[in-house]
Amino acid sequence: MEKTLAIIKPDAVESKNVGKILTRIEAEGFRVVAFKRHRISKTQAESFYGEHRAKGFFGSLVAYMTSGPVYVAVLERENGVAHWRSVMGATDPAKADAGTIRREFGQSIERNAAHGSADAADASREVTFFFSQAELI
Ligand code: FUP
Repeated sequence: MEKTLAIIKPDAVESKNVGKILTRIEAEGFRVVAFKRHRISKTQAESFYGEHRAKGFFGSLVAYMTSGPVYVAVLERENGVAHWRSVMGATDPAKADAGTIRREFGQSIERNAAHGSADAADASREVTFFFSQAELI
């Protein structure tokens, strides 16, 4: 079993798609190990997306990710990291396959409804970023 971090981003929370996304997560065979509503601070967003600091979209991305509450979740499944990324679809909703979360719920490459860890090392860092060991049940 492999854990991955998912974030239901501010646009999907605002448009009341949290329940539909959770239903899809469970239908895909994930166990929701941890789940909480959270308001990401500017410092947290800058650190979380640190690898993109030099990119032109960084400031806008940080502003967006701190613009409203999100839900952060730890999902567990066989091949969890890659499977969640395939369920989410491509970063840009316009390029994501039909039936993916980003295609269905995303509004733009920035407001793209969901986050998923890139690989196993990233998943481990990101889970620890948002959750204590005691919260992983
Ligand atoms: P992903 O792993 O699919 O979330 O994609 P990236 O790590 O490349 O990008 C992280 C986030 O930065 C994306 F979810 C949305 C944002 N982004 C933009 O706003 N503009 C871009 O051109 C690329 C990414």
